[in-house]
Amino acid sequence: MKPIEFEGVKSKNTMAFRHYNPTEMIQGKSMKEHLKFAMSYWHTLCSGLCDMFGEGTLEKTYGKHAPMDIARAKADFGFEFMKNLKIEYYCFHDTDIAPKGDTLGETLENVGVMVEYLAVKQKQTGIKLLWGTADAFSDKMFMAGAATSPSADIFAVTAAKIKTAIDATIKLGGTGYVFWGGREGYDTLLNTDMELELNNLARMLTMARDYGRKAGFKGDFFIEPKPKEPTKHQYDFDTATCIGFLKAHGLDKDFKLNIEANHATLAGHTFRHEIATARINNMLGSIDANQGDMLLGWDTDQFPSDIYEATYCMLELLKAGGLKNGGLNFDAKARRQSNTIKDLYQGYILGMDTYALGIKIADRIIKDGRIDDFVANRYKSYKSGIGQKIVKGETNIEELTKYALDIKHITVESGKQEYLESIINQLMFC
Ligand code: XLS
Ligand code: CA
Ligand code: CA
Repeated sequence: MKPIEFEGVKSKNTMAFRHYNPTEMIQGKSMKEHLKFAMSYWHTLCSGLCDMFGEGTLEKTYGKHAPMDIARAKADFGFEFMKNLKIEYYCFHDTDIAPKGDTLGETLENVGVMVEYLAVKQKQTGIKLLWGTADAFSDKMFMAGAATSPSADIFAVTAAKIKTAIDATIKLGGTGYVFWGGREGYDTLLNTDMELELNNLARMLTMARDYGRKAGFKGDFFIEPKPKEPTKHQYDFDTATCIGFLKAHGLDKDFKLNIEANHATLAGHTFRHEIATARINNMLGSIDANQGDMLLGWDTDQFPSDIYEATYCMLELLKAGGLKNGGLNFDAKARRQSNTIKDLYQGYILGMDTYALGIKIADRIIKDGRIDDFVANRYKSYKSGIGQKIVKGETNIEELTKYALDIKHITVESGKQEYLESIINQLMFC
């Protein structure tokens, strides 16, 4: 496969970027600095596109047979793929990079061997690790959870896997370490001690944080919310739930959120809502850029093509001043019927162009100023007088009652949703 180049909006070549121009400057930073695209090892290099009704449709053994040979060939393909797509970061689970051994010890050793291999590949290409994580959900021992398993032995195995994955992340210079809840949740409260499980989850996160800091990890720990699937109820339901949990356990200084678009919609929120919730709490960490299918209602992990969603995401990111230790990881896979390597390239090109166009439109919206001006003006009553006293905490309920009784006339102004939506469309399609 040839390197993918930027050809501009006039190009009809679907194997070229029309919007993603890595060095193009937006608000004082290059596109590649803003977007920090990352490849997901699991979907891109491991998934053979099977679904729960049938086998995979795309071979991912890379012409090899022995498990460690496959692991190395997978890495070789992955680094070539990222280089061709101008992607500078990647993300992995321990189980994506190295095969399972006969014992836990052997499995962890395999991870160590592959970390050495990846370190060399990173040096050769300049490609960096965005975040690492441990898979504590796919093995059958995790059927009832990992840190929230009813078995203390399984809790211990989880700790060993997390320790190894943190070590791998540090060794490879990753700036983030992700906890996606996996099977941390329940299918029925009839068999669940929710109080113990939640406290154990906090204990595991605390131990991991303490170990990571002791071992020299300077990046951010990320929690990735998801409301359901595989369990009926996942404890890390949505951003607000996670923030409350992290604050309750004194973890909010070390942890931020890794927000996935598909998980936001599963939780009944917009993607923007989840990002905004993290942003206003100073806990926006990283993004898993994908999208779901609203009619299917499960985690379909599709490549993002929705320009509105991408635009709103980028608006929030620009307002947040960017992602420090995070980036935009394509937690996305091609559809089962898109069973060629070319489809995989086209999926990434689609996703990267969607976000590149999204940031260009977000910049236009900010520069246009009408939306921001409208919102600022809508809340102007808090800028002076009694409103200012409210936000400064300089009044009380008695004074407010007295003030309210003296009001002669109240105006309730239009929220102008349609006007605002027209402005968005004007700027989107100009
Ligand atoms: C699964 C999650 C997972 C995390 C990493 O739904 O999206 O892939 O991103 O464990
Ligand atoms: Ca994800
Ligand atoms: Ca997902």
